Amino acid sequence: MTIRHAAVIPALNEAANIAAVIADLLAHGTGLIVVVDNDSTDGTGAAATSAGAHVIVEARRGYGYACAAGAAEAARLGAEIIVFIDGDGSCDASEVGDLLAPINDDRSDLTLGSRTLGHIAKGSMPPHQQFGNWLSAAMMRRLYRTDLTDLGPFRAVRTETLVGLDLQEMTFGWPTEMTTKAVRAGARVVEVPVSWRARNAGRSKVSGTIKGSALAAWHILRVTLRNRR
Ligand SMILES: Nc1nc2c(ncn2[C@@H]2O[C@H](COP(=O)(O)OP(=O)(O)O)[C@@H](O)[C@H]2O)c(=O)[nH]1
Ligand SMILES: [Mg+2]
Repeated sequence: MTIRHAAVIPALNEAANIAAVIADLLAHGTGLIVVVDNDSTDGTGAAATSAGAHVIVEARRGYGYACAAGAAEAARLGAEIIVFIDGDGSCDASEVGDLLAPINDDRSDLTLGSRTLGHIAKGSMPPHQQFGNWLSAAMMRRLYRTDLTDLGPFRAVRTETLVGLDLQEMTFGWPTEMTTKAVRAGARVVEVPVSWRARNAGRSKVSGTIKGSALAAWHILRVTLRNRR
C-alpha cells in the first residue's frame, strides 16, 4: 500500500515558475501540494493558489523556515511522507515516484535525490556550486561513513522521522542538518538518481549570488562538522 504523501515547495518570488511545478506534480500523482511563500513581491502565492496548491505564508525569511513551516502544515493535513521540491523548475516532478518508492517499500526513511548519480543539465549548476556539492558530499562520506554522493534539495522523508530530528537550522543549513542528523540517528538514508535543470525563469537566491553561495557554503560546512559522530 502506498503511503499518503505531500509536496512542500519553498518559494520566494517564483511567480513565473510555480504554476508549472505544481501542474507537473499534479500530473505525476502528488495531490497535496503545500507552497510556502516568504512574502514574495511578485504574486507567487496567488499563482500557486490558482494552480491548485495549498499556500501558506511564513513571515520569517529563510529557506529552512519555509521548509519547516511547510512540513508542519503537511503533517497537520495528514501527510505521512513529505517531498521537498524547489519552486523554480530545477527538479523534475516526474521523479517524485522514484523518491517515494524506497520509503513505500520500507527500505528508507529519508530518500535523497542525487544529481551526481542522475543527470545535471548543461549550464544548470555554476562551477562553485559543483565544487561545494562535491566537497560537502565528500565530508559526509568521510565524517559520517556513508556513501552519499550529493546533498541536494529534492528529497522525501517520513514525517515521523523528520519530526524526530527536531531540526533547528532555519536557513541554508536545513537540508544538511536533516541529512546529518538522520544518519547519526540511525535512520535509513537512501539515494536515488534525479535530474537537475536550469531554473525556468526568475532569479536564484542561493547559488546564483555571491552572498547566497557564501552563506550556503558556511552553513553546510558548519552543520556537517558540528553534527559529526
Ligand atoms: N520561502 C522561501 N523560499 C526560498 C527562500 N530562499 C530560496 N527559496 C526557494 O528555494 C528554492 C531554491 O532556491 P533558488 O533560489 O533556486 O536557489 P538555487 O537553486 O541555489 O539557485 C526555490 O524554490 C526558491 O524560491 C526563502 O528565503 N524563502
Ligand atoms: Mg534553484
